[in-house]
Formats: sequence, structure tokens, C-alpha cells
Amino acid sequence: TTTKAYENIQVEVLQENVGLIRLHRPKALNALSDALFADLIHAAKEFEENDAIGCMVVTGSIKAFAAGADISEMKDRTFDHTYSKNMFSEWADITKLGKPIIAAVNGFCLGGGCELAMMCDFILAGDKAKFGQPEINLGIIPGAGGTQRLTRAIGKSKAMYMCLTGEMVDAETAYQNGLVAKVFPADDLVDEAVKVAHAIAGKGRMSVMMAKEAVNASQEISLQEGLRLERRFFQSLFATHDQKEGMKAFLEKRTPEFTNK
Ligand code: CO8
Repeated sequence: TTTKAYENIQVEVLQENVGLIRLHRPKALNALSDALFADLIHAAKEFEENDAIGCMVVTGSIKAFAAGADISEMKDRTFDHTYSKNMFSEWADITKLGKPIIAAVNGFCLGGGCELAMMCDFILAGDKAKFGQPEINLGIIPGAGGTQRLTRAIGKSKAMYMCLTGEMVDAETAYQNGLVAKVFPADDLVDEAVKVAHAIAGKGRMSVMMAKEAVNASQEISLQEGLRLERRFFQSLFATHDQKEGMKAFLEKRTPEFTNK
């Protein structure tokens, strides 16, 4: 189903409906070079277009999800270059996917790596994962959501502490703070994430996508607007076959067969 060979990632379809993207620059702890990010976006868009895929998982290695943007690539860049090229604005493409994308995080998840994980719909972590926004140690600040999504995820005081000190938090702390949805033993993480993704992919596609869009809207718009959006989405699902099938199957005490129609 995938046509392109990638240099910086590995791509697989698992369980027929899960698209797995593995960041793969082992020598640099998966530092997010421009080339790696271009590969990631390309692969995610291919899965988005592939009707067989219902959910994506992005992961790294046991040692690192990603240790940030690539420092050697950034170090000599000038203001006029970063500003006029709108450096890293393309990263936001990850947040424009309609299908869900899960971050499965083992090891270091730092800087742009943590920001990438937060652009995904939720984070599952291995028990040895470490999260941080260490940009402050490089004389910069986070540039892809570290001051914004992290603050919404864990609250101002804790986010401010992480952004100003650059200290890392472990998986358990990240879980307790609400950054991470669930923690698994590190070696089981990817299998568990694929299981979760497979379960989501088996649900009605339109209800999954609308749930994603509605939850994401809650981060952007007022409560009244959000509630109205939710109610309209909810009502519109009664135009789908999957709603009829889901409710009929419940009453007949059988598993629904969703057709994404
Ligand atoms: N960029 C480039 N290379 C890296 C990076 C990185 N972010 N992180 C690690 N590497 C390289 C190292 O240079 C080293 O290479 P070599 O073997 O050639 O010397 C190799 O990976 C292994 O790293 P270490 O030897 O340092 O491994 P350790 O286990 O000793 O330490 C750490 C692991 C603690 C993770 C350490 O590597 C580290 O601190 N890395 C940098 C973390 C960091 O500062 N990240 C933030 C980067 S800035 C950023 O992300 C800005 C985001 C803005 C995003 C805007 C997007 C829109």
C-alpha cells in the first residue's frame, strides 16, 4: 500500500487497518531533521488517503522517540532565514489529519520531539520515557507548541517550570500530570499502541473523525461554540449507516459491523 522508500522512517501497515510510522535516525536519537519531518508528513498523508487505514501510530526507538529538532542543522541559521521561510510551520500538517494519530513514546521525548508527540491525538508512554522542553538550555524556546499545548495539557505552573528549567519528567509523572493517556512496560508499548489503534480503526470512521475534531475544537473555541459543534456533529451521525448498525447491533447483542458509511 505504500509506494515510497524512506530514508529516515520505517512504515508498515499492521492488523490491516493500522498505519505504523517509526522514526528511524538511530545515530541522532531521531533528531527531527527537515528530511525526517518531510518523510513523516509524506507517510502520514499517504495513510490519511488510504481508505484501509483507520488509525496511525507514530513511534521511535526504545532509546528515543525523538530528542528534538536537529541542532546541527539549526545552529547556523539566521533570523531572516527562519522568519522568511517560516521555519517549522510545516510541522502543523500533523495536526490537520482527519484520522487519529497516536504517539507511542519510549525513551527521550524532548523539545520538538515532545511537541510532535503533543500534536498527536494522545500519547501512550513506555515506563522509561522522559519528557522535556530543554530548548532553554540552547538559548531558544519551544517553537512548535511547547509553551502552548504543554500548558493546556498540564497547567501553567508545571508547564512554566518545564520550559524555564528544561528539566525532564518521567512517564509516571507525565501520566499523573495528564500529558500521557496510559503507561505500558517499555517493551510492550508499540504492540499495545497498535492494539489501541486497531480497536479505534474498527469503530465507525465518521464517528471517530468527528470525535477527534470536536475534542480538538475544545482547545480552540468557547464552551458554547464547542457544545454547539458537538451537538451538530452528534445529530449528523444519525444520517449514517454506522449509527443504525451500531444501535441495532447493541439491541441484538452482537458486535456491530461498521462500514464507514
Ligand atoms: N539534534 C541533533 N543531534 C542530536 C540531538 C538533537 N536534538 N540529540 C541528540 N543528538 C545526537 C548527539 O549529538 C549524539 O551524536 P554523536 O554520537 O554524533 O555525538 C547522538 O545523538 C547521541 O546523543 P548523546 O551522546 O548526547 O546521548 P546521551 O544518551 O548522552 O544523551 C540526551 C541523550 C540527553 C537526549 C542528549 O542527546 C540531549 O540532550 N539532546 C538534545 C536535547 C535537546 O536539547 N533537544 C531540543 C532541541 S531544540 C528543539 O527541539 C527546538 C524545537 C523547535 C521546534 C519547532 C518546530 C516547529
